[in-house]
Amino acid sequence: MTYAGVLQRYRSLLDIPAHTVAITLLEGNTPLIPLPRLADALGGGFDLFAKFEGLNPTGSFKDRGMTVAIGEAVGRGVKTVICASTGNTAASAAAYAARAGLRCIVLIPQGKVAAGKLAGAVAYGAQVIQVDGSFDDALALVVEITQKQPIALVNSLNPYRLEGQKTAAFEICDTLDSAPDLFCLPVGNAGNITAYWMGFRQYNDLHASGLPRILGVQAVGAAPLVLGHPVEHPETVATAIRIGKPARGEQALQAAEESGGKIIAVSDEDILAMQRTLASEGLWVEPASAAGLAGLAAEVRAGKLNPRGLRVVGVCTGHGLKDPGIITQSMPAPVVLPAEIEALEDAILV
Ligand code: AN7
Repeated sequence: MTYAGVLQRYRSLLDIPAHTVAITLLEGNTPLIPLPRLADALGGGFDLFAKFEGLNPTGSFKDRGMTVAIGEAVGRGVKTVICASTGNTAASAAAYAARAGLRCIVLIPQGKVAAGKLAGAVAYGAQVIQVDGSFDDALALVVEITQKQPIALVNSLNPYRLEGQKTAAFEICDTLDSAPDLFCLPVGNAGNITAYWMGFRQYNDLHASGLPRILGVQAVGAAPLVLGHPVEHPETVATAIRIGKPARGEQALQAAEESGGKIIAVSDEDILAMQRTLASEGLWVEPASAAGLAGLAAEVRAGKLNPRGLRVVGVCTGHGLKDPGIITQSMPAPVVLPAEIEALEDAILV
């Protein structure tokens, strides 16, 4: 059968209203890419894979949930959708709203959204509003306006977003023939960790596929779930997860605990180092997307986790192309040469 997106592929497993229509860009069906060199660098003797969600149509995992949220909104006659976003949700909402012919409004924290995400939201024709505040401030605003106006909220507070996002857990189990032993991912607003845990449990109930231990990873400067209280002024180079009051924080903590895992925080340095490590193995991901595997590496190197004999999956949630600016800041700039063969030889022959 021709692939037609996550809604068509897994519809019978999704708890969504019958009026939900298919608004798809053929999201999902992303590869599970082996990372043998990173596994070796962490001591070897285990299988490590990246679920590369940056290969979705708008470059992040958000598309899995957005196809369902927008399809549900269209099915009940909604004309306008809104979200707050650190960037990827905005680009995804804008694309799926465009596909459906809906008006889309996105609120983003001023100056804190990576270039590729802002450009995407603009390109797909959303009304982009920068808020002089944080993501958390923007989320409070969109929640309030959707209580007053006939506008649909497509943040992950919308339960249909999670129904779509849980398909990534199904795909991992389908590809590996069962759940991995250990599973790590970045945590921001905590929708994705909640969705994965729903998905793994549902597949286990249906197919006895087993359950992974979940390692959720925040950035040190934006780690409310590790600290146990909201962070008023979250700061991290991983702007996608620069979130101080996660909407689904309780569910995230529950997912980690029920699975026998935990939520930890890693430094910006560790996140950028893992971004470089993944790039050196051929995967360019945005900084937030490296956080999950950075957390795994930190746990293994600290001797808190022994991955030997395990099957481990890390989610790389968004593509490196989303945030080109960070590379020009963290890596040396390319040299400029005169267009002369001698200069080229001097530069490359050692
Ligand atoms: C690349 O786009 O919150 O824990 O507004 O873009 O489900 O929030 C993005 C989050 C991880 C965290 N990786 O997922 C938004 C937004 C990337 C992300 C997360 C985000 P959640």
